[in-house]
Amino acid sequence: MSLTKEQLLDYYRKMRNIREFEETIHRENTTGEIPGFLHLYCGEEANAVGVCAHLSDDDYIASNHRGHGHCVAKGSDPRLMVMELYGRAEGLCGGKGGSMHIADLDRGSLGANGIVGAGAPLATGAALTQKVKGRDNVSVCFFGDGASNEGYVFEAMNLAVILKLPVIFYCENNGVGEGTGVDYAVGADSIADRAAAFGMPAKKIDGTDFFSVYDAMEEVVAHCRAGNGPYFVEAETVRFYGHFEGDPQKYRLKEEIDNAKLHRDCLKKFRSRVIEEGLATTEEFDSIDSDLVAAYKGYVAEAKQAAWPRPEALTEDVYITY
Ligand SMILES: Cc1ncc(C[n+]2csc(CCOP(=O)(O)OP(=O)(O)O)c2C)c(N)n1
Repeated sequence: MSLTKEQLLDYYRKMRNIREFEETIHRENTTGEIPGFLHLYCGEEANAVGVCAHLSDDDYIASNHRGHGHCVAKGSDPRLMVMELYGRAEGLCGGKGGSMHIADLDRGSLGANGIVGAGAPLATGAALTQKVKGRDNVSVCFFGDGASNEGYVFEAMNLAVILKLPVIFYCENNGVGEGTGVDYAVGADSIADRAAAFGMPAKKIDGTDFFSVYDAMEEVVAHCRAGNGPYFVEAETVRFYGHFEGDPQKYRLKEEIDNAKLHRDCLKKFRSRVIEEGLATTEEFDSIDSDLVAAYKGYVAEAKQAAWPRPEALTEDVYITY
């Protein structure tokens, strides 16, 4: 284990922060006060945090519809994100983006995206910017197994190879795209294997294990920063909730989810390993958990009282002025 205790507790705090964000939204959504569709990231936290651990504000990420975790991991303020989901003026995007269009350019976060797979060309374009400007920054596209079948994802992969761009295609394979199993929707045995046909190196990793993600990404990000072109990563992971909030999940058994929560929960796995190796204590982890529970109670209470956007704000921020 090369990570210090401080780093370990920091990465745990980030993963737990995402979990608390999502559990809070799951609970509070039942009151009907959060407008729009919600797709929760619970179970997948090790991916966002293990990837973003190697990125700075000058590196870009492009997210998808399941984007809260990516945003928190890239450093966005969760208090302002909660405000945003409640549609309030103080929200990260003035309350006008909500869950599926949340973005934070100061953190290099190009935004969540309701068009499946559309982050791939965006991240590839951002990587072209990095290359043209002569920077050693990278760009990461988070997308799902469902998105991996989209034509523009393939076009982006090809362009990234021929232009030798510093972009990482990070596929979060949670086994299901809406209600369609990956075994049905993907013709090949492995999504990662497709990368070879584009001339791109690839890795397949365990996305329920923070250390597997962290170690793999250390090498992958270094490869891209050094100007060696793009990389493809397929991370096998699991989503604990439905495709969207309200999904009756007729396509999978309750036992599958219970089993995943028991054996493939990235937070539980992280805690067990770190405690077993004597690097932190149960009390230290519990204290992080209770701090976050209290923090989110405050964020929600504040958001519910916060001001709505002014009516005139509707037509502001439509076009960018350079
Ligand atoms: C281009 C496009 N096609 C279809 C949809 C409808 N849709 C929204 S999410 C989704 C499933 C995406 O699955 P995946 O990429 O595996 O991500 P996950 O939801 O599993 O995180 C679909 C088909 C869409 N929003 N955009």
